[in-house]
Amino acid sequence: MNKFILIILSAIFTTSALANQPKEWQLGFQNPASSGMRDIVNFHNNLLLPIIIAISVFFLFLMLYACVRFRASANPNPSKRTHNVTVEILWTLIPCLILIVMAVPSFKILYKQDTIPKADLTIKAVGYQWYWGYEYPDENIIFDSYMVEEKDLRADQPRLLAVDNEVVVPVNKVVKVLITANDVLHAWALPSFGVKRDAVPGRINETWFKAEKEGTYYGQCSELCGIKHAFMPITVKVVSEEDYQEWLSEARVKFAKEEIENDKLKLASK
Ligand SMILES: [Cu+2]
Repeated sequence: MNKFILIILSAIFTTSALANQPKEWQLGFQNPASSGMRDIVNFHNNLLLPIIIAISVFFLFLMLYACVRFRASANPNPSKRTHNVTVEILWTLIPCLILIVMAVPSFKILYKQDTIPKADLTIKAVGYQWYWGYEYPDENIIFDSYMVEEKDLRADQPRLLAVDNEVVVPVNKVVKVLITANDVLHAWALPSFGVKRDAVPGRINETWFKAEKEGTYYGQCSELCGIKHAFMPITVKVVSEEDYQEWLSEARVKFAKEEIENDKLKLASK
């Protein structure tokens, strides 16, 4: 019986883990997996959407009303009025107020995202034409991350989103991401974390996220960077602290940046 419950639970958890990628016929955002993205989704769903819908409905009503009420057949002698001070003040002031109402929470979210809390680990993402290179500067780890070709996809890997070497980070830890590029502009973007930063050659941009759920998260390069712009996806695997330590110990060997010999650093021959 316990086994049965376990199977059902694991089935539920697999589906929730798979929910971090775009779905067919999806209209809204991907499920948020960080507080930053939750803020963005709330801002969009609870403030922007109602305002946009209200404005659209109001103006649809105004247009229909004008079409019927002021139609030519009912108004053989149309009014020649061109100014109305009250109306002009209103239709300037009200949109200004609406913009202020939207700007205040918007700036709050922007500033919150811009302030990087004390990081538990730092990763560096480097955009290349056309793949991403990653470094864990504190762990002496470096590797490249290429998209998996369609013919090589495993059953659980989504097309155009899966990569050969994923970024692995622990759950509930502040991850600081340093982003740069080696050739042209790219952008490191992960919708579930609400993260999107330009990768600029010769300059390092910073962002951060704290993933709240384990799972595999997919993103894409979001700055048109050339012919294979669509084929340099980003995959981040969020795992438990123990799994992360296990991955680290393997990665330190597999992806060693520099070989340590006689206490001195030497370029690894790989
Ligand atoms: Cu790119």
